[in-house]
Amino acid sequence: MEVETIQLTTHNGVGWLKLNRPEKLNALNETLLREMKTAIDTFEQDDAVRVIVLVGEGRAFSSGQDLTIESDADYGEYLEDVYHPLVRALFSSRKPLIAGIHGVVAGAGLSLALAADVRIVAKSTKFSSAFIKIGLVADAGGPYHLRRLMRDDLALDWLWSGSTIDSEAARTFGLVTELVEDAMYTERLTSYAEILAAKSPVAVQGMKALMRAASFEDGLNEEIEWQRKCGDTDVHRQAMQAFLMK
Ligand code: LHQ
Repeated sequence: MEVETIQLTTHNGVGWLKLNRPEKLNALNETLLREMKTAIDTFEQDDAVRVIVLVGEGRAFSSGQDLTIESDADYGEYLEDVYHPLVRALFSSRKPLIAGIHGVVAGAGLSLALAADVRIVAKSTKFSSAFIKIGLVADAGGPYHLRRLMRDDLALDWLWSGSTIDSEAARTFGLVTELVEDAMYTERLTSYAEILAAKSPVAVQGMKALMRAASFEDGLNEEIEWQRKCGDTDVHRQAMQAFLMK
């Protein structure tokens, strides 16, 4: 696919989606948001991609919405038309979604990172809730994910303050899956993604689906199907055989 504001590569089962407007700290403009949405759909359909990783080129993951947006734009319409298709695609992806976060992550950039299943974070990263500083609410699914990941009162306190927090504070909040020394960040992110991509895709996707089950009973019903499918894979059969041959 022809792209202008992102970079796409596939290697060792990992689909890398790199935000690529480094001169603007990967600010999210309409082209980038639409390209991201198409890229997620493409990765979702591609059997060679078992794990999807979102990262940023340059010195940031993303500085959030590109603030050169026309000042008379209808933000509601913009969210509905441009952000929500992407946010839904991220939310409904069946494949593991990893955000690799370094530098700065702000505003709607933070919301996109929070939509990932796991966040691998370089230690020097700064997390900025930003929205309130320009008189806006948090959007792009951010509030939903903050509520899922952290305490309501701490989330509101942070969003109301508009403050920038360091990676240790973000970890305390529950926003960081793994914190990595800056020097090791790329290597660790790559190995995390590639190790996951080498595992049984049925079991990996099944785990994700089961973590999303709407209720206890739904979970029990869904695990019947998933475990049946997993039991019927070569990976499982070979592992059982290897165990019994010990
Ligand atoms: C940028 C941006 C940016 C454009 C840096 N846009 N150029 C909002 C509206 C509508 C509907 C949908 O939803 C939303 C939700 C949101 O996302 S609201 C939050 C938007 N983001 C922000 O308010 C953050 C704005 N950026 C910053 O506060 C700073 O740039 C941070 C703290 C991220 C980084 O600061 P520095 O490290 O000092 O870098 P810088 O400010 O010098 O930025 C480098 C360049 O990137 C610079 O351009 P220039 O041509 O002067 O070199 C900035 O203008 C540009 N840039 N963020 N969001």
